[in-house]
Amino acid sequence: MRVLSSRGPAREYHRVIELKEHRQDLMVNSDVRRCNTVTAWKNYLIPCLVTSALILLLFLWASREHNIVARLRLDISGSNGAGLGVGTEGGGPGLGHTAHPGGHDDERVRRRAVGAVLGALVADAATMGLHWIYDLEKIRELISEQGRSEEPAFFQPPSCPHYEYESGSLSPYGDELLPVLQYMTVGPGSHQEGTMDGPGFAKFLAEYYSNYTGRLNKSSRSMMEALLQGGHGWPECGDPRDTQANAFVKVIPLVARYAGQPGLAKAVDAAVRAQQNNDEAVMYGLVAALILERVVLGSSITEAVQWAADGAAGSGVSLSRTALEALQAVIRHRNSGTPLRDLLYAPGSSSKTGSWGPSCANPGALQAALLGALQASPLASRDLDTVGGGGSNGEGSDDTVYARGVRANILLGGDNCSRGILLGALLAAQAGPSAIPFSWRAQMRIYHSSEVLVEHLVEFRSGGARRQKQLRHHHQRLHRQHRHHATAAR
Ligand SMILES: *[C@@H]1O[C@H](CO)[C@@H](O)[C@H](O)[C@H]1NC(C)=O
Ligand SMILES: *[C@@H]1O[C@H](CO)[C@@H](O)[C@H](O)[C@H]1NC(C)=O
Ligand SMILES: CC(=O)N[C@H]1CO[C@H](CO)[C@@H](O)[C@@H]1O
Repeated sequence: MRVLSSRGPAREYHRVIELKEHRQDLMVNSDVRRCNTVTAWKNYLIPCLVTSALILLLFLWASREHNIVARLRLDISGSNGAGLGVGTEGGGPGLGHTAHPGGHDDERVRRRAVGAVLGALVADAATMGLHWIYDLEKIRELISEQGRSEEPAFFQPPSCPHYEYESGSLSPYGDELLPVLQYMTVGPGSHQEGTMDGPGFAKFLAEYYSNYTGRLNKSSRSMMEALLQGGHGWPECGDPRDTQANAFVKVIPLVARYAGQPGLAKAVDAAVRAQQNNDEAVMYGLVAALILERVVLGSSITEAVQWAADGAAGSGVSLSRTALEALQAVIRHRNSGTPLRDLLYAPGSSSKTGSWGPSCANPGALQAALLGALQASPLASRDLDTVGGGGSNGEGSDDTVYARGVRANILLGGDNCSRGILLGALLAAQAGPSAIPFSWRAQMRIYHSSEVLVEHLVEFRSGGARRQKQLRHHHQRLHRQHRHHATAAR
């Protein structure tokens, strides 16, 4: 069976493009915006500040000379608000603006949040070509046949034995992250400040799966049938026993939305139970979410995993014994330098299951994603900004820590995609979105529309912004058009 790329509804994609065009209208000063958002903040923030200060001084001098103070003040506040993406009703305090008291809503957190989601999606698409192959020899053969030993990402032709998607598409796991992002940005959650709620999301997810023409996993199918045919709402629609990697795949957009703000644990519970209604699945989702949140807020991956293994003090969540033991094992193997390969596969074998196993079963899948991210990260956190993102290797280069981590994970096979999603999220959160190679972005089919949704998602972090209200109006208009088209098509 040939399955085509866009397995979600095409209309959603067009709405996204319209949203993007509208956003561009709203960007008063695109140069200031680019300066502040697209590149690693550290490299540009200081030159930006210096330049702004010089321009300001020049303006003040000129205005005294020419008595145009009032007009210029207006221009400056206008471009700052739009440029920094934190414009508020009154023009906004701009840089360093904290939307929530005690929150961390500065530009750096936003970039890390954006990096997490895009890093996860690109890693998933990059891995899809070699997904679910449980034999390392087979992977080695495939890539050497195609001369792809240097670059296994976006492997062509896609060789997953369980489905046939076009190159650049998301795997079934990436396609499970996507409805979470859509729910909060263009779905019903967008009318509630981009938030997650169990009953609304369960309905949305079941409908998304029923539209899906790709491969549905067991728990995806069972939640869809329980809700649409069995009439079970949230959380009864969720599988009572399944604890596989689907749980942690869904938390990545939730972290981008809630990091440093109240409500993350509740949102994780809501999203996970829609499909996997049991405490163990929720716990694996929470562990992944808390660690990723920590990284988004500024810790290194190493610090974040260590903090969680020590009990996640201050998170308000008490981790289960199983979860703590799993995390402590990750730290032990990190410290002793155990190759990840020897945990996934039995020593000396390229296909026999090792102690963690290469599949999507937890806690092995979670542990492997964390250890893979730790092993890819530089040891000293002071190296992160240079090795990880826009530093010595240049923004979007093919040789960032992110790219190396994702590649190493691809070559380990198995349920490479769900591992890749969390590992990719952590590495791109740590370094910022500039760590994602340009060449990979270009090969991912829905990169641009995903970027629009993610930017939209992080705008909800500073609720009440004027720009957001305009976007909401725009949504309403899109919904009306959407209904109009749907009626016309009948
Ligand atoms: C499912 O498809 C229908 C019909 O194309 C569309 O109206 C709806 O928005 C889709 N739902 C989701 C959640 O993607
Ligand atoms: C996906 O489905 C296959 C076949 O039903 C199953 O073997 C596998 O464990 C499932 N994976 C997940 C993550 O549910
Ligand atoms: C090598 C490996 O772990 N492959 C797994 C990838 O995921 C699929 C779906 O869960 C498993 O069936 C494979 O065993």
